[in-house]
Amino acid sequence: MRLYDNAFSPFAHKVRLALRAKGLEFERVDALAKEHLPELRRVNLRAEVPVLVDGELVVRNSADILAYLEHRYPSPALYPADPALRVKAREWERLADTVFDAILHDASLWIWPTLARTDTPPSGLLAAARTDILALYERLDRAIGEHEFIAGDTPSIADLALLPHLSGAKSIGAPFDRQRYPNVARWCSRLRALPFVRQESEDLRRAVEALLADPKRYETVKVVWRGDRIEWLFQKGFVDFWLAEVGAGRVIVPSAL
Ligand SMILES: N[C@@H](CCC(=O)N[C@@H](CS)C(=O)NCC(=O)O)C(=O)O
Repeated sequence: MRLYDNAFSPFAHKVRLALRAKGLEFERVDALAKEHLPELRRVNLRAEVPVLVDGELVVRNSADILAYLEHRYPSPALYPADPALRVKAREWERLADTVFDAILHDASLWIWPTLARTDTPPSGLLAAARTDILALYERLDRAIGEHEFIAGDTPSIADLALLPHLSGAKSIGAPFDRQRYPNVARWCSRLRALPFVRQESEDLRRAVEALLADPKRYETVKVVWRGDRIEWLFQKGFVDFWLAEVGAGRVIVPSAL
């Protein structure tokens, strides 16, 4: 299997966790490096990672990749068998993919090591991001409750989707407070102790080091603004900021057409 990957993508991270949880071998292409972009565009018109190629089959979009892996390689299961827990797992995967990701993306443009920005975030943006991340921790703490993981007592797609965002939250100054969110703290420690998660963390550390050693291999000016990322920004009232970004030629809006 070939994974079109990138060390800074939480979606690619989720897929690597799923591949490792299922004990599957895969090769990685750092597909957002400029030299690999033409190849990425051939497998995904949106030029986004992750994309998984398994034999003749090309699977795009992280949630679709996890669903495919579950169907094709069912053991160990990452979707709960119980219908209610399955709905819960999908709901948290979606929240991670569309809300956590959007907030962290929009608030962290100024700290991306590959972007050469010299401006500062618009007033209020970081505060809005931190407030919303705390509200999500609150919900997550309640959702975990006494369970071992988010949707039951074994790791699921929900845990794999959420975990990659925790370090992003830390880097925008919104780490979870262990006293305030004790269930999140227990969940996080439990998850990080799993052998496949430890293996992924070790590999990710090396991949990030390699990426940082040569940041010029990546886009330095333009940012890809997917729908959910625009939605959060607009909902928080930063429409003028975004329009100025468009005017400055710093925006790419992806399309599958
Ligand atoms: N819905 C997609 C989102 C994927 C996505 O947003 N990928 C980002 C990286 S996190 C990307 O490849 N952006 C293109 C770029 O930054 O050049 C999924 O779940 O796979």
